[in-house]
Amino acid sequence: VLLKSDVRLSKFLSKVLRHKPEMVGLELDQNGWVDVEQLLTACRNHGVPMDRTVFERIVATNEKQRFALSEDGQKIRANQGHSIAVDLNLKPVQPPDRLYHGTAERFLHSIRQKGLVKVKRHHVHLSGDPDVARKVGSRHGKPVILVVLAKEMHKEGYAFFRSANGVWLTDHVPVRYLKER
Ligand code: HQG
Repeated sequence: VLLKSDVRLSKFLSKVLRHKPEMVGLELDQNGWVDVEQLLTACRNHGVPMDRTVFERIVATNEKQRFALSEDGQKIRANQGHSIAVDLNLKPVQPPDRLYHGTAERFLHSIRQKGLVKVKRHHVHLSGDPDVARKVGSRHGKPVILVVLAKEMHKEGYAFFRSANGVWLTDHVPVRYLKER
């Protein structure tokens, strides 16, 4: 079962591991990892107690598999979505023909001029699934799904990456590779 408090804790972990480790006095290593014991202690010291069982449940049941444990289980990191500099060692891979980006209607004017830009994150986030893209877009307002001509971009030299939890990533999508459906 996914408890409501789990969702809150999961969001808190995302914030610490992607954006603001300093809010609990932590630093991530250059690849984004942090020691699990240190993380739990730091969270406890900053008023967010989380025991091992709860922590392990949150990581294991996360519906987007947002977190990864190291092989020895001692360290954890976020799989994607960082705004701070970490090197996830992602290798360029061949994308499918088409990928999808969910955005909000109010961003379209600017997107039509600049294409998709990464704003605060490391990459522009894309999905292989238009339904997922719609959900991502809904977070920002009335959702719009854009089609990205990924194969064509790739052929013309743009690199694509795929995070451990299946999110497609690229640096910038110029307007000429975007289609409004
Ligand atoms: C928009 C979630 C104006 C872009 C999701 C988006 C994802 C522009 C917003 C992950 C623009 C940035 C990332 C331009 C792009 N002008 N607006 N030229 N180019 N935008 O949150 O893709 O649940 O940084 O369309 O599932 O919404 O957190 O990116 O609306 O994978 O795990 O600028 O976050 O994952 O917003 O979401 P975000 P996103 P989690």
